[in-house]
Amino acid sequence: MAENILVIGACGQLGTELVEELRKMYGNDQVIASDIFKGDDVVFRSGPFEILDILDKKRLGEVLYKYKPTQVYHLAALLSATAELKPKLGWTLNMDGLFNVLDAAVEFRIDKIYWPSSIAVFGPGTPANNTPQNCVMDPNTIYGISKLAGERYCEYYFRKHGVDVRSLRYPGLIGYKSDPGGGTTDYAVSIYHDALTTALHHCFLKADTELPMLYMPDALKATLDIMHAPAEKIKIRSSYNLAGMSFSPKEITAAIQKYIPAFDTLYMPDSRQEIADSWPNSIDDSEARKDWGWKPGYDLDSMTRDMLKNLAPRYGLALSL
Ligand code: AKB
Repeated sequence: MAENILVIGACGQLGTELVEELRKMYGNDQVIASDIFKGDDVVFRSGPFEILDILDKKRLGEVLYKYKPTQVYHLAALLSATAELKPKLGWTLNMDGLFNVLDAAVEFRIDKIYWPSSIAVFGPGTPANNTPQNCVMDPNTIYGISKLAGERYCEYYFRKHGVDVRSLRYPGLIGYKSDPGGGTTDYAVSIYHDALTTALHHCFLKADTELPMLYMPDALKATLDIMHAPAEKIKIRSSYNLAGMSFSPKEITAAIQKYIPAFDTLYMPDSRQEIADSWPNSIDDSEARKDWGWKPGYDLDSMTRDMLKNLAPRYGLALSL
């Protein structure tokens, strides 16, 4: 049977690139992008787009009835920093949005659901280095609490209702095609833009704050790999630990300085420092490697070269990399 794929929250950092990849794989008309507004990226003109607020259950039903998707990627969420500023909305959007999708998966018999979790499910009591899949999880942000509760709900719907839901605990995602919004790891994207424009980055974290990160091509690969893996290979139905690299603002600054020696960073930590301090430094993703063959392709240096190479033309620059 032909696959029809609905992406909810398609205009965000991951959604924009995921829609592009899915349309290459399945065909433009097979992938329905949806969000509360239509993004201006060219990808949203290449196939169907629906305005959809995931809190509007009736509208979700209409979209599902119209397209009868076999797979749904539910990406709509408020990220860590924004959810701290708007806790009620963060909780409602992140939880009720997920309930609506899981209930719809049962009602409309959707074959597969993808829902992203995050390293934010960990907290100050979690072992910070090489954080294992199962350990103390005491998130102290609204975003992290909603993601941990969401993980439990995903596993519950798998067990009670047989919903084939798959999930990854993303670290910070870094890419050049679309911008993140409202996250604690966002600095690791804007630092590249600053390097190519003002040669100075004002960092909202301290120099030594090490966090797990992942380059977008690896994030897309992991997402599509877990969705394409045979169901029996998916042993974890809450969410898999996933790792690419770990670095601090000081280390990414040094990585950029290899190619742009005049670049520098000024450290001006704000409220996001407390969030970052509660998260792991590095992640053990051996379960994902063992169960469905996960292996990242990029490290800090290869990502830095690729980011600079792809962003430089946007600012009319030619770098020898
Ligand atoms: C954030 O910083 O909120 C996200 C995340 C790690 O989930 N990038």
